[in-house]
Amino acid sequence: MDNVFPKNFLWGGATAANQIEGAWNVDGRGPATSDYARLITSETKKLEGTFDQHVPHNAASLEMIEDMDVHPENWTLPKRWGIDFYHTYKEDIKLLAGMGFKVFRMSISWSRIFPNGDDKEPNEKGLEFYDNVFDELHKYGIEPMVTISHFDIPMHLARKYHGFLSRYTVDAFVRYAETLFKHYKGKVKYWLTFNEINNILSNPYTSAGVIMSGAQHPNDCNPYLGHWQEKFQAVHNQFVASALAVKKLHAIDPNAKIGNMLCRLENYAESTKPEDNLQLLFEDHFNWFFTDVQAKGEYPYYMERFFKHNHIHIQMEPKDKQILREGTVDFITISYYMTYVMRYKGKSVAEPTGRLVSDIKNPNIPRSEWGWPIDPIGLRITLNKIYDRYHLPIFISENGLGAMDTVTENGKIYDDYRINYLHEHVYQLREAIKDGVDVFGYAWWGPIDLVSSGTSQMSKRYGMIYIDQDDYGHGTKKRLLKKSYYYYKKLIASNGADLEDNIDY
Ligand code: P53
Repeated sequence: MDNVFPKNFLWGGATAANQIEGAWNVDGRGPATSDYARLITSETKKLEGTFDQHVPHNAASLEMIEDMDVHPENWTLPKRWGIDFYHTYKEDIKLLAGMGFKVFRMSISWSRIFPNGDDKEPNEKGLEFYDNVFDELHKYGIEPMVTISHFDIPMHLARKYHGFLSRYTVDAFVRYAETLFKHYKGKVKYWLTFNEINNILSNPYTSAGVIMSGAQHPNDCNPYLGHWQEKFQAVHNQFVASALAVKKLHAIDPNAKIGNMLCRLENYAESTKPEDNLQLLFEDHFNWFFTDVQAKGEYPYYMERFFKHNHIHIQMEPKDKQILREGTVDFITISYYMTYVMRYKGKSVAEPTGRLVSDIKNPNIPRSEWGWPIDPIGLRITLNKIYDRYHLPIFISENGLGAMDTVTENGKIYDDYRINYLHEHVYQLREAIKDGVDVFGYAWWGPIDLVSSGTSQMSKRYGMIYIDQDDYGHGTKKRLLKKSYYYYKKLIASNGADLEDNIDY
């Protein structure tokens, strides 16, 4: 068997605090935006009408937030309980270690460390929890990769300062990051600043703690359009916050590395028409933009026309440009789930759609039960493009399939669809490495079932480890090993050489 994966390739999985920890008000943790993300099912969608089927939109409006505080019994808020990882991390890490994991991507809940986001002193109990998690991972030789901000902003910063719309939040973030770098120096080698930083275009609440007037209310208006002034200002502030964190880490712990995190939207033109290809270029720009700033250290030329055309004025402080130049990331990470189809919109100036799932169907590839196109070759294409553009090492910080699972009478889960997805994506990853792309790791999203980010559903399962828990938090919470558990274990043991599905389960 020919093998091309580097010897120390980091195989593993990825999670986020707000989707696994639960214990939302335990040991001094303060409330976060994710605690106000309601369950979305096909039923809620029908009731609320108007919205696109496949796009996550569980952000909260101010009215909803207030009602959730006064009448929590009227809402289903699954991120408050997650999978109770806060209490089960030992047994869960043991199961993950059983697959031979080399890396575990996780995030730190900001409001567990600083309950309001801007407190004078950190919460010792919070710091201690992650010390325990890191120690537990190291016990099994698993390297943590830690996202500093993954879709949970302290509610206090969201309500009082509009999250990252304000420079106040930038300062608070940098102090939070500095606290982490100092406290966990030597324990964490890989850091990421903001999860899917481009998610701001479709969901400023989730990404940046910006509660937008009206725009986020499910019955109000379409959140994908407009509000660009606020979105691009908030993301500028995140760029600065990210660059300052990069500089801090390099000063505090020169042995550690820090990366970006982009939800990579690989686009295809719907036809060979030049206009559709122009649209593809436009959409591509709105995706590259984020990593261009974080990896090259400056705003790319192509944004100027868009800003001017739309009267967007980004407020910069005198040193911002220098900070961005000095705070470029050490490596690139992407989440890769699917590809998109572009059709000309008849405009000569680009406009971001801000969608996370394409509304135009690609007839050449299948879709998941949640309508997400499945396109393994797109991964090879995208990895080549990224490497060509940045010449930096790449880590795949998310890839995976959300699906319904069925448990048989004797407690088995035959998830061949998940095995296929993994198989095909790792096959194309291997091709990309053969092409010469420098990839140093691969993290499956949600190796243990967790609460969905977009819909807060538990039934949208990604895991190789099943949890007996439903959308409403009911169930025995028992962990069961799916067929894919044994497949991934074998794949990792062979360092990606053995992709054959011959599991005796
Ligand atoms: P869920 C949309 C499209 C692509 C990636 O998503 C996305 C989203 C947001 O819903 O987010 C990432 O759980 C995100 C994770 C998330 C995962 O993809 O909606 O970084 O937090 O869970 C999968 O199925």
